[in-house]
Amino acid sequence: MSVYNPKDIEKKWQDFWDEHDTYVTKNDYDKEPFYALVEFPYPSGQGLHVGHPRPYTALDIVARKRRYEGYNVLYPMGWDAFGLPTENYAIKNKIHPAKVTADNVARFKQQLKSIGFSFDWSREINTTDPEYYKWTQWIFLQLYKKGLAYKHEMPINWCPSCKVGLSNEEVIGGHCERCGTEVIRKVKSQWMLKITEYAERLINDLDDVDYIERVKTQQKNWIGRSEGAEIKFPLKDLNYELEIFTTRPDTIFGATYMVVAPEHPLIEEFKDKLENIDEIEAYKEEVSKKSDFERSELNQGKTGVELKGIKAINPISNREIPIWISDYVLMTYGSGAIMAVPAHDTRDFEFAKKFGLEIVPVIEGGNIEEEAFVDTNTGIMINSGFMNGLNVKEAIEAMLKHVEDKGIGHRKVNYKLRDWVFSRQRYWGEPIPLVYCEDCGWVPVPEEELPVLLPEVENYEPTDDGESPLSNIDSWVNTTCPHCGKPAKRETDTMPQWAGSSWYYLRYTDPKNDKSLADPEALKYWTPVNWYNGGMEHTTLHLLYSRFWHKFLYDLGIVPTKEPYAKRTSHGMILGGNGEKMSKSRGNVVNPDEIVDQYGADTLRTYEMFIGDFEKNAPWSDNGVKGSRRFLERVWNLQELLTDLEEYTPELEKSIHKTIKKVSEDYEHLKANTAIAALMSLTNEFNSFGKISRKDFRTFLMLLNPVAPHITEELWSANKLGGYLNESKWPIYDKSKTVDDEIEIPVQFNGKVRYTVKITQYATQDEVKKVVEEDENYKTQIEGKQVIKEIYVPKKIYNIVVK
Ligand code: ANZ
Ligand code: ZN
Repeated sequence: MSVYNPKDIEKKWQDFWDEHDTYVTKNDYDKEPFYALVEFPYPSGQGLHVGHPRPYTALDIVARKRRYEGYNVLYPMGWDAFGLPTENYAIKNKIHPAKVTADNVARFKQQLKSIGFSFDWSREINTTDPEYYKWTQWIFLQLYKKGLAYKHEMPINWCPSCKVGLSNEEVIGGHCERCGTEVIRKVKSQWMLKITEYAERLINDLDDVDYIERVKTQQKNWIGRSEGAEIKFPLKDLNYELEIFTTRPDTIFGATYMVVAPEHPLIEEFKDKLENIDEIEAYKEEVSKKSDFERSELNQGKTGVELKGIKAINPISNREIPIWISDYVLMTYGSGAIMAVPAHDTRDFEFAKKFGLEIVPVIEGGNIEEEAFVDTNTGIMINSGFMNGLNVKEAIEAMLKHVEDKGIGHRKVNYKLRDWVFSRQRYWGEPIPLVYCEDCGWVPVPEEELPVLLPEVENYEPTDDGESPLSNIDSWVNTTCPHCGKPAKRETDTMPQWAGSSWYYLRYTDPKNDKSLADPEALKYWTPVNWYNGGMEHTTLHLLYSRFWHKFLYDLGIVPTKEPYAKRTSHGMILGGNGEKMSKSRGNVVNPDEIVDQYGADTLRTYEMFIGDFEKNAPWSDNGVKGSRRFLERVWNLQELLTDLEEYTPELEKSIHKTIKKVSEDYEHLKANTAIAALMSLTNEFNSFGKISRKDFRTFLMLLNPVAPHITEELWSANKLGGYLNESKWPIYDKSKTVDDEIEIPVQFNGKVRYTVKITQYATQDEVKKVVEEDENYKTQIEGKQVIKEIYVPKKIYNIVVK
């Protein structure tokens, strides 16, 4: 009896697939395409993590199944290789980031290859390759030319440790996503991308794609669409109208004061009128140290200063009301000013309580004792003049109409989404291909001169004033204006890591094209990506950014579809054995190389799929790994049961058809765990029957192959089951043979059989209960009584105790 030894077979088959170009994809436009995509990794110095193979295996299963079903499958892989960790490593160890990247890529690639994924390595891409980033720069120029890239002086999130500006998306709980340092605010001139121009489409087009619900919800919440109104409040005795944004114009009679953001231009405008300007300036100074995140935290104690010397007029109640500044009003949202309705808004309520401001309820049910005010969407208007008696919905509409008629306001939609801060003052990123000329202003580098290459530098560290290290290289910075030919200077900011990943899936369709980002024919054939799986942590970053770029390219006529990805799924994390996130500091990291070395790639793959429901987090377990290995050993030993029979073994046939159905469906729903369970149970059945036909074995191996490709190829060819497994077809099942047999079950009431029901053998207790209760005898048996207890002995009896 031969012994299962993965070392003898895994490398052998990997080399075989490589030599035979088994997974090299041709742009064969006559075949039905299927494009499966997983997020390409950042090649970090740590090497592959056991979290990586989880999604890669899940989609590898789908990709392999599709090939057997006759599709032309594209399943590519590449490297998202620009970014800070590499740069920081380069600074620390004085090695060029390109060299660090190349080393890390080589390591990752070798690791991925050892796991036997069916990636088409001939299409490998790398975002740091000039032939690639040439097109990233080209897309940026198109954005610039359409007015969607602009330079803006703005307070940004600044990481004092990375010395880099961060987008809102990169700030997690007030801290830098990369290094964890607390983020501060800093005013800097940055290149911005107008993603907000696409906000509406980014929400609406979610209706046309098949994304899991939580991804859609997170995107919608992130974009944060708010319908409301902008209304002008005049200042008393001054020729100035203070515009506010509100989602609740119905509550305007309850607006007893106003709050403007401390940065609001109103303060500068009326500096001379403000009696307590010193106090105001001091407060502004204090607030400037806080991030927007800290400022909008709800449970923060309220602070603020009244603008003494000026007053506003509520344009509807005509009452004179005070104006305050407070940090809970953000300059970056709406118009940076609010009408405060303390009776019905939590933050306004806290503020009014603290500073003793008037609270006027305008919605009935709004009792305003300490904590129990009403922030409600229902209820009836009171203290609201002509709106009294209306419900909230009617009142909102009535007030909108009223302010429009009076010409003091209009309907307005606001978004939480901010424009994308696109500049980084770092080295290891794509140079922004623009030149500044004293006479002509910003001028794009001519497209035929792309790529603008990253120059060699001595030192990758940002300068002390936070400028990119590129700014120190005069020979690179100084150039001529492409427009007028006079001396000019290059932009020294580089792009964020999110740039290269915003369009990489397009490049895979035609990765070597030097005339365009990809051939239109290839794009038409392959896009949209049929199935894209990636982490939930990328829902509001990468996924949103790439949808934005795709829509922009669609508007230019470069890509043929509105959306890049037809379907999006997401996986849970693999945690350490102790249930915590795997990390070096927690000492719970598992290295996939060790698992491959000790148990084999097929065991790693099987375990990663068997570990739990794909979308949920799951803790690693060494026993689980061993269990998967034992299963594969049992599979290996099945060859001992092989007979000469070419047809399905009649006694096993039904189970085989059922397993084909179950496994085929489960793979489609990323439920490889339950598919594997079904294959385990079929293995048991094979063993208890004692022999299997060649066809039984063939079907079994084919079903297991997407999960464990090496052992199945080996068993197939060693037992001469016909050609190579990888050239075979996915098995089909006979529906009539998947129907379960009916059995009859007695139903007992207090120990006496009263009737019988027919059920299928595998019915669950709930299913049986339903049949039992639907029976006409059920009613008479429980008439006037109460069911105390129900017990189902599977396939034997259904017991009910009544009283
Ligand atoms: C009066 C009011 C009464 C409000 C009420 C709410 C409840 P969303 O849904 O997030 O868009 N607001 C407007 N601009 C703001 C800013 N720059 N900083 C902080 N808060 C701001 O929230 C819109 C509401 O948030 C607006 O509606 C405004 O308060 C406040 F019972 O106006 B409301
Ligand atoms: Zn010029």
